Amino acid sequence: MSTSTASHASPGTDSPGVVGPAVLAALVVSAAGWLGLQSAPAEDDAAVAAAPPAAATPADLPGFRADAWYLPDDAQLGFVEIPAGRFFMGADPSTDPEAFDNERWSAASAQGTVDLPAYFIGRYEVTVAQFAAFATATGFGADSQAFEAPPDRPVANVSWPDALAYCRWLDGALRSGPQTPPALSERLQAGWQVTLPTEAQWEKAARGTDGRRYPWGEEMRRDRAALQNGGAGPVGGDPCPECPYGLPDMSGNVWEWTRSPLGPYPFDEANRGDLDADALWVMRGGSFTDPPRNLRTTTRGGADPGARRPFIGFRLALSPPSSTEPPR
Ligand SMILES: [Ca+2]
Repeated sequence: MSTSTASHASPGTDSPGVVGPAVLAALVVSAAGWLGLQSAPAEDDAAVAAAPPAAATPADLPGFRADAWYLPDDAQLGFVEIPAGRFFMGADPSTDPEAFDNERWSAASAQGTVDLPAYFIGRYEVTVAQFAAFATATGFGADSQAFEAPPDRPVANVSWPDALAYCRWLDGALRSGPQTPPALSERLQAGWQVTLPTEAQWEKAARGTDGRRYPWGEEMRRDRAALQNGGAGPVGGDPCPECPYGLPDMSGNVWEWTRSPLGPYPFDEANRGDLDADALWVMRGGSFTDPPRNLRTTTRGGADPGARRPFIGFRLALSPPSSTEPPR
């Protein structure tokens, strides 16, 4: 995979932002005038191979199970089922003046409809404690900055391969661990996999089936999302009872890596990307650094797979066999 310093152009003339290699400015500014972070962190690989501090995996973390990989303390360990069916994907610039060009489905259709089989998505963004449990168990060489936040914050400063490595490890742990709820074990045995959500899975989980602009409805609500502040809050710190599946932080807190390469719509579930190419990978939802426009359910960010940034994390999916083929 390439993490070269080649300049990445935004795929459209109007897209929310692209995170390139660390030697470049952290966010490439869109033609629409959105200004991202102005300063870039150090080299992506400068601070790797750090062991997590003990504080990252406390003996007790309210709301999470220290005996179950620090996953959420509920009957499904935080995996929320999204029912099968169609949903509206993308945005119509004629009805949403904040829509970026790359959210339009096609020249003929502003929005698309996508039919997805049932899947599960993580209730929360993956936390520092969860990622630290992985790094401790495996000796994975993570960026030390990934463990600087409190254990209930979303893990950030993780690259796309870092996120997938965590998913693969958790997939194996869930298959072999006695803590795994039977309903999850049965699916794993049937070929389901823990991985990142596709771009379509992320968007359906965020907006449901009615095509809404934000996870909670049509208008921005600052009491529902962490945005434009100094750092990420605890996962679930802004509950969202109006959200179609009750998932907090789909908008805001940290951007979330997806398993989809950034490309023009219509979305193609069969497009797994090409790790040998200079691909960008889609991230969704905006972050604590972003303005409301980037927190819309349809905003598509893209980042170099090697980018580790304080505002990019991820969320898990448990996907059926039909949609888990790895990138080529
Ligand atoms: Ca988020």
